[in-house]
Amino acid sequence: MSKIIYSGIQPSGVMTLGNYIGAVKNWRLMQDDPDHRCIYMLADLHTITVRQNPQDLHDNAMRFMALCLAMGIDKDRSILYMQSHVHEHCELAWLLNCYTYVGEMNRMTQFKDKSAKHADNINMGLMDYPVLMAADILLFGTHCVPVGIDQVQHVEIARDIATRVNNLYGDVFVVPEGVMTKVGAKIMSLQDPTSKMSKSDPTPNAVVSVLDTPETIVKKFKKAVTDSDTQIAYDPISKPGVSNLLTILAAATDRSVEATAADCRHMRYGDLKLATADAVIEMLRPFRERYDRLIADPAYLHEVAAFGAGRAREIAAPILRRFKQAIGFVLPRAD
Ligand code: AQP
Repeated sequence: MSKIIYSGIQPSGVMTLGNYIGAVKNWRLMQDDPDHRCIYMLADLHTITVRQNPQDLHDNAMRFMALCLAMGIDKDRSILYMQSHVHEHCELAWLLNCYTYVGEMNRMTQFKDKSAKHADNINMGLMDYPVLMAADILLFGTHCVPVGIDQVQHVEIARDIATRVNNLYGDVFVVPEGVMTKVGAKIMSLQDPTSKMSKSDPTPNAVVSVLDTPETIVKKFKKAVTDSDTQIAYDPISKPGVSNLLTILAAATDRSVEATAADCRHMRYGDLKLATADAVIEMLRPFRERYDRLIADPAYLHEVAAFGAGRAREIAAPILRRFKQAIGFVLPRAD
């Protein structure tokens, strides 16, 4: 039996280098394994936990669809769809809310961080984000969830909720496992290498977008914050800036961080920055042309989205129905 792989990304801004290295690159690799059945989703419902400009949200979702395709996500081998096109997500999230405790949600690191960042809009959705994410995952009988470090806590809560439901009603849900990418599970900001590179970070030069021009990429890496001494070594605690550059370089050249650090140990910081920028430019180069072609064809992007949503619903609907039946709801006859 093939393993179901499930992951998502929020079209909440411009896709970052962190999103590519920590998520989408891995999605493509997993799709190549014949034992995997991969389902990838653009998490537009999640984005509105933070206020979005409607036109930007619309355009970003189309851009993310084009980028995923340009980066090699294959609409036939994988299922690629927009979350809001599959209404089962919202329905399952409501049901799971009734099996989740407020105390559990209060402890979520992302909720605490985002509440601090958006103190004027601590909405219920922000608190409920992990339950919607649990619904995303459980709706597909997922075995494996590839995520960056920041999302590990959310996969844990999905496991807890699934186990709780199964203890009450029998084997309703598959209990999923989180898997992290080996290199680049957390790419850090170029301006503050102790915090994650995030789409929403407004600091100039902190974030590399996958659509940045080569000139911009070089400029951002040249300005990257490094450490006070001059030695190149991988030590994320005492040398976070240099370690972040080594991680990015390793991921962009498909090598281990240890081998990359050994190769670079005699370089000066300036050379390491340029080598990293060059490797990133080469890694992203093939995507740009394909992206330009795809984004100019919205009709095709809609077609891919509809195809993906149809296939996603074929899997999601019976799993939702099984849970509703287990709870004791009267199912409509024609359902
Ligand atoms: N810096 C990162 N390094 C490695 N992986 C990362 N991911 C995100 N940032 C990094 C991984 O990308 C996937 C999709 O993330 P998301 O867009 O759903 O949510 P996020 O983690 O909230 O991303 P951002 O960029 O930080 O968005 P904003 O600024 O809107 O909150 C996930 O697998 C995530 O681990």
